[in-house]
Amino acid sequence: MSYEHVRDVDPAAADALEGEVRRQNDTLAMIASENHVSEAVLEAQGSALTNKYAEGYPGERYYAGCEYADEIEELAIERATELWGAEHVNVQPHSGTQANQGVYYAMLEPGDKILSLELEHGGHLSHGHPANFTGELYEVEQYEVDPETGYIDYEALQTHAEEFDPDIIVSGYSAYPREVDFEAIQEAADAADAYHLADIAHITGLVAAGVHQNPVGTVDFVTGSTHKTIRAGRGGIIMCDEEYADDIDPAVFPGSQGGPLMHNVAGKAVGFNEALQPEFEAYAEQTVQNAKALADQLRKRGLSLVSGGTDNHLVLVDLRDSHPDTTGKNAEEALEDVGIVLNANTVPGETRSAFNPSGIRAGTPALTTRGFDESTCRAVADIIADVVDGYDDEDVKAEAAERVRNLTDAYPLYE
Ligand code: DSN
Repeated sequence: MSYEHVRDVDPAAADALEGEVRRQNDTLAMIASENHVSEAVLEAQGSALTNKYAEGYPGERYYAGCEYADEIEELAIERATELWGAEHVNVQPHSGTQANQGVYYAMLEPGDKILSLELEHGGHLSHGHPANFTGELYEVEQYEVDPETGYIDYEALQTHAEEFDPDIIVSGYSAYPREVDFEAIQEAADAADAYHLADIAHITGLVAAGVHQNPVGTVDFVTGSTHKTIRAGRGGIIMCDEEYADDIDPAVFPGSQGGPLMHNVAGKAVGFNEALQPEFEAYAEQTVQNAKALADQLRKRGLSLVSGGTDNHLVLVDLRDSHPDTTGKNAEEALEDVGIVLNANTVPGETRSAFNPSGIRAGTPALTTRGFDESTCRAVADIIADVVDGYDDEDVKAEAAERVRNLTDAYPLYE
Protein backbone atom coordinates (compact mmCIF):
# COMPACT_ATOMS: atom_id res chain seq x y z
CA MET A 1 0.00 0.00 0.00
CA SER A 2 1.50 3.33 -1.04
CA TYR A 3 0.35 6.93 -0.91
CA GLU A 4 1.56 8.25 -4.26
CA HIS A 5 -0.49 11.44 -4.30
CA VAL A 6 0.54 12.32 -0.78
CA ARG A 7 4.16 11.56 -1.61
CA ASP A 8 4.05 13.95 -4.59
CA VAL A 9 3.05 16.88 -2.40
CA ASP A 10 4.17 15.92 1.10
CA PRO A 11 6.94 13.32 1.43
CA ALA A 12 7.11 13.72 5.21
CA ALA A 13 3.43 12.83 5.60
CA ALA A 14 3.78 9.98 3.07
CA ASP A 15 6.68 8.58 5.11
CA ALA A 16 4.52 8.56 8.23
CA LEU A 17 1.50 7.02 6.46
CA GLU A 18 3.57 4.30 4.81
CA GLY A 19 5.44 3.78 8.05
CA GLU A 20 2.15 3.08 9.80
CA VAL A 21 1.15 0.47 7.20
CA ARG A 22 4.56 -1.13 7.66
CA ARG A 23 4.25 -0.99 11.46
CA GLN A 24 0.85 -2.70 11.32
CA ASN A 25 2.19 -5.37 8.96
CA ASP A 26 5.35 -6.00 10.97
CA THR A 27 3.78 -6.18 14.43
CA LEU A 28 0.95 -8.08 16.11
CA ALA A 29 -1.88 -5.70 17.01
CA MET A 30 -3.20 -7.01 20.31
CA ILE A 31 -4.77 -3.87 21.74
CA ALA A 32 -8.20 -5.37 22.31
CA SER A 33 -10.05 -2.39 20.85
CA GLU A 34 -8.13 -2.43 17.56
CA ASN A 35 -8.69 -4.30 14.33
CA HIS A 36 -7.60 -4.13 10.69
CA VAL A 37 -10.39 -2.95 8.38
CA SER A 38 -10.56 -4.12 4.77
CA GLU A 39 -9.21 -2.13 1.88
CA ALA A 40 -12.85 -1.50 0.88
CA VAL A 41 -13.48 0.21 4.23
CA LEU A 42 -10.24 2.17 3.91
CA GLU A 43 -11.27 3.32 0.45
CA ALA A 44 -14.71 4.42 1.68
CA GLN A 45 -13.14 6.35 4.55
CA GLY A 46 -10.75 8.01 2.13
CA SER A 47 -13.58 8.97 -0.25
CA ALA A 48 -14.74 12.39 -1.46
CA LEU A 49 -17.45 12.35 1.20
CA THR A 50 -14.81 13.85 3.48
CA ASN A 51 -15.56 17.11 1.65
CA LYS A 52 -19.29 17.14 2.36
CA TYR A 53 -21.21 18.92 5.07
CA ALA A 54 -24.51 17.21 5.78
CA GLU A 55 -25.92 18.62 9.01
CA GLY A 56 -29.25 16.98 9.68
CA TYR A 57 -30.43 13.50 8.78
CA PRO A 58 -31.25 11.78 5.46
CA GLY A 59 -33.99 13.72 3.65
CA GLU A 60 -33.80 16.58 6.19
CA ARG A 61 -30.44 18.27 5.66
CA TYR A 62 -29.60 21.88 6.30
CA TYR A 63 -27.35 22.09 3.22
CA ALA A 64 -27.79 21.30 -0.46
CA GLY A 65 -26.02 18.58 -2.41
CA CYS A 66 -26.67 15.77 0.06
CA GLU A 67 -28.17 13.11 -2.24
CA TYR A 68 -25.16 10.77 -1.97
CA ALA A 69 -24.63 11.56 1.69
CA ASP A 70 -28.26 10.52 2.19
CA GLU A 71 -27.73 7.30 0.24
CA ILE A 72 -24.67 6.31 2.23
CA GLU A 73 -26.20 7.16 5.61
CA GLU A 74 -29.36 5.22 4.74
CA LEU A 75 -27.23 2.22 3.76
CA ALA A 76 -25.35 2.40 7.06
CA ILE A 77 -28.63 2.61 9.01
CA GLU A 78 -30.31 -0.24 7.10
CA ARG A 79 -27.32 -2.50 7.56
CA ALA A 80 -26.95 -1.67 11.25
CA THR A 81 -30.65 -2.41 11.70
CA GLU A 82 -30.11 -5.80 10.09
CA LEU A 83 -27.01 -6.53 12.18
CA TRP A 84 -28.34 -5.64 15.62
CA GLY A 85 -32.12 -5.43 15.18
CA ALA A 86 -32.82 -2.03 16.77
CA GLU A 87 -35.92 -0.03 15.83
CA HIS A 88 -33.92 3.19 15.58
CA VAL A 89 -30.26 3.73 14.67
CA ASN A 90 -28.13 6.87 14.65
CA VAL A 91 -24.81 6.36 12.83
CA GLN A 92 -23.50 9.91 13.25
CA PRO A 93 -21.62 9.83 16.58
CA HIS A 94 -17.96 10.51 15.88
CA SER A 95 -16.88 7.90 18.46
CA GLY A 96 -18.17 5.57 21.13
CA THR A 97 -17.65 8.25 23.76
CA GLN A 98 -19.70 10.68 21.70
CA ALA A 99 -22.42 8.05 21.35
CA ASN A 100 -22.56 7.82 25.15
CA GLN A 101 -22.55 11.59 25.37
CA GLY A 102 -25.55 11.68 23.01
CA VAL A 103 -27.53 9.36 25.29
CA TYR A 104 -26.64 11.23 28.49
CA TYR A 105 -27.42 14.58 26.87
CA ALA A 106 -30.76 13.28 25.59
CA MET A 107 -31.95 11.56 28.76
CA LEU A 108 -30.24 13.16 31.79
CA GLU A 109 -30.08 16.55 33.46
CA PRO A 110 -26.87 17.77 35.10
CA GLY A 111 -26.75 16.33 38.61
CA ASP A 112 -28.63 13.16 37.64
CA LYS A 113 -27.23 9.88 38.87
CA ILE A 114 -25.16 7.34 36.92
CA LEU A 115 -24.35 3.86 38.25
CA SER A 116 -21.53 2.27 36.25
CA LEU A 117 -18.59 -0.13 36.50
CA GLU A 118 -15.40 1.24 38.07
CA LEU A 119 -12.67 1.94 35.46
CA GLU A 120 -10.17 -0.29 37.29
CA HIS A 121 -12.68 -3.11 37.11
CA GLY A 122 -13.12 -2.83 33.34
CA GLY A 123 -15.35 0.23 32.86
CA HIS A 124 -14.75 3.22 30.58
CA LEU A 125 -13.85 6.87 31.10
CA SER A 126 -17.13 8.02 29.55
CA HIS A 127 -19.12 6.04 32.11
CA GLY A 128 -18.54 8.60 34.87
CA HIS A 129 -14.82 8.80 35.56
CA PRO A 130 -13.86 11.98 37.47
CA ALA A 131 -11.47 13.01 34.66
CA ASN A 132 -14.30 12.85 32.09
CA PHE A 133 -17.17 15.34 31.63
CA THR A 134 -19.53 12.65 32.93
CA GLY A 135 -17.74 12.68 36.29
CA GLU A 136 -18.18 16.45 36.50
CA LEU A 137 -21.74 16.83 35.25
CA TYR A 138 -23.41 13.90 36.96
CA GLU A 139 -23.47 12.24 40.35
CA VAL A 140 -21.70 8.93 39.85
CA GLU A 141 -21.44 5.77 41.92
CA GLN A 142 -19.69 2.70 40.65
CA TYR A 143 -20.09 -1.03 41.01
CA GLU A 144 -17.22 -3.51 40.97
CA VAL A 145 -16.43 -7.06 39.98
CA ASP A 146 -16.37 -9.69 42.71
CA PRO A 147 -12.80 -9.59 44.07
CA GLU A 148 -12.69 -13.38 44.37
CA THR A 149 -14.10 -14.37 40.99
CA GLY A 150 -13.49 -11.33 38.78
CA TYR A 151 -17.09 -11.64 37.54
CA ILE A 152 -19.70 -8.90 37.88
CA ASP A 153 -21.68 -9.49 41.04
CA TYR A 154 -25.20 -8.97 39.71
CA GLU A 155 -26.85 -9.28 43.12
CA ALA A 156 -24.57 -6.64 44.63
CA LEU A 157 -25.29 -4.44 41.63
CA GLN A 158 -29.02 -4.77 42.22
CA THR A 159 -28.65 -3.87 45.91
CA HIS A 160 -26.43 -0.93 44.99
CA ALA A 161 -29.04 0.27 42.48
CA GLU A 162 -31.82 0.06 45.06
CA GLU A 163 -29.77 2.08 47.55
CA PHE A 164 -28.37 4.69 45.13
CA ASP A 165 -31.55 5.08 43.04
CA PRO A 166 -29.70 6.00 39.79
CA ASP A 167 -31.30 7.65 36.77
CA ILE A 168 -29.27 5.44 34.46
CA ILE A 169 -27.29 2.23 34.85
CA VAL A 170 -24.41 1.72 32.42
CA SER A 171 -23.34 -1.76 31.39
CA GLY A 172 -20.91 -2.82 28.65
CA TYR A 173 -17.18 -2.60 29.32
CA SER A 174 -13.68 -2.05 27.97
CA ALA A 175 -11.63 -4.56 29.94
CA TYR A 176 -14.08 -7.20 31.14
CA PRO A 177 -13.32 -10.64 29.73
CA ARG A 178 -16.65 -12.32 30.47
CA GLU A 179 -20.03 -12.42 28.75
CA VAL A 180 -22.39 -9.80 30.18
CA ASP A 181 -25.84 -10.75 31.48
CA PHE A 182 -27.70 -7.70 30.21
CA GLU A 183 -31.03 -9.12 31.41
CA ALA A 184 -29.81 -9.33 35.00
CA ILE A 185 -28.69 -5.69 34.84
CA GLN A 186 -32.01 -4.73 33.28
CA GLU A 187 -33.74 -6.22 36.33
CA ALA A 188 -31.68 -3.90 38.51
CA ALA A 189 -32.60 -0.97 36.25
CA ASP A 190 -36.29 -1.91 36.42
CA ALA A 191 -36.16 -2.17 40.21
CA ALA A 192 -34.58 1.29 40.43
CA ASP A 193 -36.82 2.73 37.69
CA ALA A 194 -33.64 3.75 35.85
CA TYR A 195 -32.70 3.80 32.19
CA HIS A 196 -30.20 1.18 31.09
CA LEU A 197 -27.43 2.02 28.62
CA ALA A 198 -25.42 -0.93 27.30
CA ASP A 199 -22.15 0.25 25.76
CA ILE A 200 -21.17 -2.70 23.59
CA ALA A 201 -18.22 -0.92 21.95
CA HIS A 202 -15.87 -3.86 22.41
CA ILE A 203 -18.27 -6.64 21.53
CA THR A 204 -20.27 -5.12 18.65
CA GLY A 205 -19.01 -7.81 16.26
CA LEU A 206 -19.59 -10.66 18.72
CA VAL A 207 -23.16 -9.48 19.28
CA ALA A 208 -23.86 -8.94 15.58
CA ALA A 209 -22.66 -12.47 14.83
CA GLY A 210 -24.81 -13.97 17.59
CA VAL A 211 -21.78 -15.09 19.58
CA HIS A 212 -22.77 -12.93 22.60
CA GLN A 213 -26.12 -11.89 24.09
CA ASN A 214 -27.70 -8.96 22.22
CA PRO A 215 -28.92 -6.21 24.58
CA VAL A 216 -31.04 -4.61 21.83
CA GLY A 217 -34.68 -5.08 22.79
CA THR A 218 -33.79 -5.64 26.45
CA VAL A 219 -32.18 -2.34 27.44
CA ASP A 220 -33.19 1.23 26.58
CA PHE A 221 -30.05 2.36 24.75
CA VAL A 222 -27.23 0.49 23.08
CA THR A 223 -24.11 2.38 22.07
CA GLY A 224 -20.89 1.27 20.51
CA SER A 225 -17.95 2.10 18.39
CA THR A 226 -17.86 0.75 14.88
CA HIS A 227 -14.22 -0.10 14.31
CA LYS A 228 -13.51 -2.71 16.98
CA THR A 229 -14.80 -6.28 16.67
CA ILE A 230 -17.37 -5.20 14.02
CA ARG A 231 -14.41 -4.03 11.84
CA ALA A 232 -16.21 -1.18 10.03
CA GLY A 233 -15.32 2.49 9.55
CA ARG A 234 -14.19 4.43 12.57
CA GLY A 235 -16.81 6.05 14.78
CA GLY A 236 -19.80 5.48 17.02
CA ILE A 237 -23.41 4.36 16.88
CA ILE A 238 -26.54 4.65 19.04
CA MET A 239 -29.43 2.18 18.91
CA CYS A 240 -32.76 2.45 20.71
CA ASP A 241 -36.49 1.89 20.45
CA GLU A 242 -38.45 4.22 18.16
CA GLU A 243 -39.97 5.94 21.22
CA TYR A 244 -36.56 7.51 22.00
CA ALA A 245 -35.64 8.51 18.41
CA ASP A 246 -36.83 12.08 18.88
CA ASP A 247 -34.71 12.41 22.01
CA ILE A 248 -31.55 10.82 20.64
CA ASP A 249 -31.28 12.36 17.16
CA PRO A 250 -31.41 16.02 18.24
CA ALA A 251 -29.05 15.25 21.13
CA VAL A 252 -26.43 14.08 18.58
CA PHE A 253 -27.09 16.83 16.04
CA PRO A 254 -27.38 19.72 16.85
CA GLY A 255 -27.11 18.92 20.56
CA SER A 256 -23.55 17.74 20.82
CA GLN A 257 -22.08 17.48 17.31
CA GLY A 258 -21.98 19.54 14.13
CA GLY A 259 -21.68 18.06 10.67
CA PRO A 260 -21.42 14.27 10.54
CA LEU A 261 -18.13 12.78 9.30
CA MET A 262 -19.71 11.41 6.14
CA HIS A 263 -16.55 9.60 4.98
CA ASN A 264 -16.63 7.67 8.25
CA VAL A 265 -20.34 7.00 7.83
CA ALA A 266 -19.38 5.55 4.41
CA GLY A 267 -16.79 3.34 6.14
CA LYS A 268 -19.51 2.20 8.55
CA ALA A 269 -21.86 1.34 5.65
CA VAL A 270 -19.22 -0.70 3.84
CA GLY A 271 -17.96 -2.47 6.97
CA PHE A 272 -21.50 -3.29 8.11
CA ASN A 273 -22.15 -4.84 4.71
CA GLU A 274 -19.07 -7.01 5.16
CA ALA A 275 -20.32 -8.03 8.60
CA LEU A 276 -23.62 -9.16 7.06
CA GLN A 277 -21.81 -11.73 4.92
CA PRO A 278 -21.86 -15.34 6.17
CA GLU A 279 -18.09 -15.45 6.77
CA PHE A 280 -18.32 -12.77 9.44
CA GLU A 281 -19.97 -15.19 11.86
CA ALA A 282 -16.99 -17.52 11.49
CA TYR A 283 -14.65 -14.57 12.08
CA ALA A 284 -16.43 -13.63 15.33
CA GLU A 285 -16.47 -17.23 16.56
CA GLN A 286 -12.79 -17.64 15.72
CA THR A 287 -11.95 -14.39 17.55
CA VAL A 288 -13.42 -15.87 20.74
CA GLN A 289 -11.81 -19.30 20.22
CA ASN A 290 -8.48 -17.56 19.69
CA ALA A 291 -8.86 -15.55 22.90
CA LYS A 292 -9.68 -18.76 24.80
CA ALA A 293 -6.58 -20.46 23.38
CA LEU A 294 -4.46 -17.42 24.26
CA ALA A 295 -5.90 -17.45 27.80
CA ASP A 296 -5.36 -21.16 28.24
CA GLN A 297 -1.72 -21.02 27.16
CA LEU A 298 -0.96 -17.93 29.27
CA ARG A 299 -2.44 -19.74 32.27
CA LYS A 300 -0.36 -22.83 31.53
CA ARG A 301 2.68 -20.58 31.51
CA GLY A 302 1.86 -19.45 35.05
CA LEU A 303 0.20 -16.10 34.41
CA SER A 304 -2.91 -15.11 36.40
CA LEU A 305 -5.92 -13.96 34.44
CA VAL A 306 -8.66 -11.77 35.89
CA SER A 307 -11.72 -14.06 36.20
CA GLY A 308 -9.48 -17.01 35.28
CA GLY A 309 -10.08 -16.81 31.53
CA THR A 310 -12.28 -15.26 28.88
CA ASP A 311 -15.62 -15.55 27.08
CA ASN A 312 -14.90 -12.82 24.59
CA HIS A 313 -12.08 -11.32 22.54
CA LEU A 314 -9.75 -10.23 25.35
CA VAL A 315 -7.73 -11.43 28.30
CA LEU A 316 -6.65 -9.36 31.27
CA VAL A 317 -3.43 -10.54 32.91
CA ASP A 318 -2.82 -9.57 36.54
CA LEU A 319 0.97 -9.70 36.89
CA ARG A 320 1.05 -9.27 40.66
CA ASP A 321 0.92 -12.99 41.58
CA SER A 322 3.40 -14.33 39.06
CA HIS A 323 5.68 -11.29 38.59
CA PRO A 324 5.32 -9.01 41.63
CA ASP A 325 8.20 -6.78 40.53
CA THR A 326 7.12 -6.43 36.89
CA THR A 327 4.66 -3.66 36.09
CA GLY A 328 2.23 -3.56 33.19
CA LYS A 329 4.36 -0.82 31.61
CA ASN A 330 7.51 -3.00 31.88
CA ALA A 331 5.66 -5.76 30.06
CA GLU A 332 4.02 -3.44 27.50
CA GLU A 333 7.35 -1.84 26.56
CA ALA A 334 9.28 -5.11 26.33
CA LEU A 335 6.51 -6.65 24.21
CA GLU A 336 6.48 -3.64 21.91
CA ASP A 337 10.24 -4.08 21.50
CA VAL A 338 9.62 -7.56 20.09
CA GLY A 339 6.66 -6.53 17.92
CA ILE A 340 3.64 -7.36 20.10
CA VAL A 341 1.58 -4.23 20.63
CA LEU A 342 -0.82 -4.40 23.58
CA ASN A 343 -1.53 -2.15 26.51
CA ALA A 344 -0.73 -1.95 30.18
CA ASN A 345 -4.04 -2.00 32.03
CA THR A 346 -5.36 -1.53 35.53
CA VAL A 347 -6.74 -4.61 37.23
CA PRO A 348 -9.44 -4.99 39.89
CA GLY A 349 -7.95 -3.99 43.25
CA GLU A 350 -5.17 -2.06 41.50
CA THR A 351 -2.26 -1.22 43.80
CA ARG A 352 -0.21 0.84 41.34
CA SER A 353 -1.26 3.75 39.10
CA ALA A 354 -3.32 4.08 35.93
CA PHE A 355 -0.18 5.06 34.01
CA ASN A 356 1.93 2.21 35.35
CA PRO A 357 -0.60 -0.42 36.38
CA SER A 358 -0.28 -4.07 37.36
CA GLY A 359 -1.81 -5.73 34.32
CA ILE A 360 -1.75 -6.12 30.59
CA ARG A 361 -4.79 -6.45 28.32
CA ALA A 362 -4.52 -8.46 25.11
CA GLY A 363 -7.11 -9.05 22.40
CA THR A 364 -7.50 -11.27 19.37
CA PRO A 365 -9.73 -9.31 16.91
CA ALA A 366 -6.85 -8.06 14.75
CA LEU A 367 -4.88 -11.33 14.88
CA THR A 368 -8.01 -13.19 13.77
CA THR A 369 -8.46 -10.77 10.87
CA ARG A 370 -4.91 -11.67 9.84
CA GLY A 371 -5.85 -15.34 9.77
CA PHE A 372 -4.52 -16.55 13.11
CA ASP A 373 -6.10 -19.66 14.65
CA GLU A 374 -5.88 -21.29 18.07
CA SER A 375 -2.44 -22.80 17.51
CA THR A 376 -0.94 -19.51 16.32
CA CYS A 377 -2.52 -17.76 19.31
CA ARG A 378 -0.95 -20.33 21.63
CA ALA A 379 2.39 -19.57 19.99
CA VAL A 380 1.78 -15.87 20.63
CA ALA A 381 0.94 -16.65 24.28
CA ASP A 382 4.29 -18.43 24.62
CA ILE A 383 6.11 -15.40 23.21
CA ILE A 384 4.24 -13.10 25.62
CA ALA A 385 5.07 -15.35 28.58
CA ASP A 386 8.75 -15.57 27.59
CA VAL A 387 9.03 -11.80 27.24
CA VAL A 388 7.22 -11.11 30.51
CA ASP A 389 9.59 -13.54 32.24
CA GLY A 390 12.67 -11.94 30.66
CA TYR A 391 11.50 -8.40 29.99
CA ASP A 392 14.96 -6.95 30.59
CA ASP A 393 16.93 -9.75 28.91
CA GLU A 394 18.05 -8.68 25.42
CA ASP A 395 18.73 -12.27 24.27
CA VAL A 396 15.22 -13.37 25.21
CA LYS A 397 13.80 -10.36 23.38
CA ALA A 398 15.90 -10.92 20.24
CA GLU A 399 14.72 -14.51 20.03
CA ALA A 400 11.08 -13.44 20.65
CA ALA A 401 11.33 -10.76 17.95
CA GLU A 402 12.46 -13.43 15.48
CA ARG A 403 9.41 -15.57 16.32
CA VAL A 404 7.10 -12.55 15.86
CA ARG A 405 8.76 -11.83 12.51
CA ASN A 406 8.08 -15.39 11.35
CA LEU A 407 4.40 -14.94 12.22
CA THR A 408 3.99 -11.53 10.59
CA ASP A 409 5.74 -12.82 7.45
CA ALA A 410 3.43 -15.81 7.32
CA TYR A 411 0.27 -13.66 7.75
CA PRO A 412 0.82 -10.44 5.79
CA LEU A 413 -1.59 -7.53 5.90
CA TYR A 414 -2.84 -5.40 3.00
CA GLU A 415 -0.97 -7.38 0.34
N1 DSN B 1 -9.65 3.14 23.90
C1 DSN B 1 -10.62 2.09 23.87
C2 DSN B 1 -10.10 0.83 24.48
O1 DSN B 1 -8.94 0.56 24.29
O2 DSN B 1 -10.83 0.08 25.10
C3 DSN B 1 -11.92 2.46 24.47
O3 DSN B 1 -12.32 3.73 24.12
